[in-house]
Amino acid sequence: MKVKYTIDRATSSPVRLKRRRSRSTMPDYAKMKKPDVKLVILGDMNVGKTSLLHRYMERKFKDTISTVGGAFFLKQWGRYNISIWDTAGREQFHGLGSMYCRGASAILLTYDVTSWQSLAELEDRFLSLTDTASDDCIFAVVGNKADLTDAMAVEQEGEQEESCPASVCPTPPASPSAHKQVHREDAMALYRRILRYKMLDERTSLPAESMCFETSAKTGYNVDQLFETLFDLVLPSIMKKRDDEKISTVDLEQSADVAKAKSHCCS
Ligand SMILES: Nc1nc2c(ncn2[C@@H]2O[C@H](COP(=O)(O)OP(=O)(O)OP(=O)(O)O)[C@@H](O)[C@H]2O)c(=O)[nH]1
Ligand SMILES: [Mg+2]
Repeated sequence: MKVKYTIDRATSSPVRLKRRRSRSTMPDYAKMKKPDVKLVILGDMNVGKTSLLHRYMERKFKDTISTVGGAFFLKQWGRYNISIWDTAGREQFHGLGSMYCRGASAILLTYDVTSWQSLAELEDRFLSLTDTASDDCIFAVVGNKADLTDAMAVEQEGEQEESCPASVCPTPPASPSAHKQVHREDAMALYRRILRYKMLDERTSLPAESMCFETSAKTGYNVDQLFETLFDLVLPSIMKKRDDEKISTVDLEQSADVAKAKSHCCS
């Protein structure tokens, strides 16, 4: 399900953009489930953030237009509702990035495997935006467009392609790896620098091997695995949040009881 949302600057929660509706229809937001946790996709323009989300949510690779601001998707994962925020990579929207990241439990730092610059941008321009994320935020480094560089990623194409039949799509290059500018080791080195930036101990953090992904939104290669690994990893964060909410509810009730008891004993 895709819903057009914007961010409430004060609370950082999603607010539905107003649309004209007839009075007889129940507004969608009344039926909306409250997200339990938030994932954010960051990265330079054109790396394929929106395409990755389309591939995962709609099982399609379709034409995109450069994202303006951000878009919000809601995914039900077991008993939980996960909000996934797609952000704009264009420089002019850079200022919004840290707002989107506020309270995020997982951030996908996305680059294009055929563009060294797109990896460098993650460190130069995007990493500092994640300062507003939750303390236990999980990071994944995602190299998209693997179909342009990796024979294995191209092979999956026939299996998952729906919107772009083989007769219409350009033939994959004979030697795909020729286009590769970023190797997985470079991404893993970046992941380790991210841990250092976050002052996290590499020995107790999730290992680079499992948090660096190469994907193809075009063929679907590794896309489900990426999102579903992250969903599983954020579950403890959801549970903790729910426990914290329960505790604060109990506290409020208890303090009300204490106040009542006090007022009785003085009367
Ligand atoms: N070959 C190939 N092309 C891709 C892939 N993912 C995206 N593209 C293409 O790359 C271009 C940019 O894709 P988008 O998903 O719009 O990129 P974005 O990161 O959302 O860009 P912004 O919204 O501007 O930040 C489009 O022409 C896509 O068709 C992929 O996995 N393989
Ligand atoms: Mg986009």
